[in-house]
Amino acid sequence: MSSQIYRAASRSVRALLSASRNSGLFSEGRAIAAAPVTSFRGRLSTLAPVYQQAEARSTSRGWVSGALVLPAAVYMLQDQPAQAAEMERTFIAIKPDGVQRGLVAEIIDRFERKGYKLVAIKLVIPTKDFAEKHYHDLKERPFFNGLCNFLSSGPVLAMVWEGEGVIKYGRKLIGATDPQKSEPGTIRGDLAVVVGRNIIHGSDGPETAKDEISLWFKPEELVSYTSNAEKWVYGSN
Ligand code: IDP
Ligand code: MG
Repeated sequence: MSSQIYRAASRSVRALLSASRNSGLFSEGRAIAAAPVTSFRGRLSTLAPVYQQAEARSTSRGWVSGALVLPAAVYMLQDQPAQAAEMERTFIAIKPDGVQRGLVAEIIDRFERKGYKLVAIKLVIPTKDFAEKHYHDLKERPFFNGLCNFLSSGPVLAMVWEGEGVIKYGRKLIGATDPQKSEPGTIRGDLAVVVGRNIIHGSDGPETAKDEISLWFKPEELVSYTSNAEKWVYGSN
């Protein structure tokens, strides 16, 4: 049913498009439709002047009625680009304690609700050797062996999340390493009690994010796509 409505709407817009092909409005519609391909950062501010131009032209030509609706309709019905402009990405993992305690949905929900985009996800039981690679920068610490035993003791939900400032803000969502010091409202503050079972890992900077993403995922496991929410999550006024 909804696909019939979509096809009917699509046909109407295409008819309107061909009718307006010589009116100058068609090129405005194309400009709007191209906006998501180039960038979604500040997309709304890109749209506004185009919209105003369309309004000015339509008024001067005397076909005000319906003309303002067309660019928005064209924008909505144009084929979405398969690949969005690439944004900052971070590696997030729910450790075996988080998975076993049934906190997967809760944690994913917090990243999704913030407005970040999930671009890779898989459930794996890492080997001890793999865990040592992941935590290589902590190999001098007294808890290193226990930590690697723990990370490899059960399923880990490995993810890549994308969005503006996601590396730094992802760490804010996660909270301080020691849940005794994590603020309420953070994942560790709300859902964990001790540092040895702090349920989640997040990359701590751009270099570690890059290294950790490539340690845990093959390039083809990262999915680039345009999320429908992006035009509402990003924009400037
Ligand atoms: P982070 O996970 O907040 O980035 P890191 O200092 O990188 O914290 O430590 C990695 C992990 O090692 C922590 O998430 C925690 O599981 C564990 N860890 C850190 N400090 C301690 C400690 O003092 N005792 C036991 N485990 C620790
Ligand atoms: Mg760390």
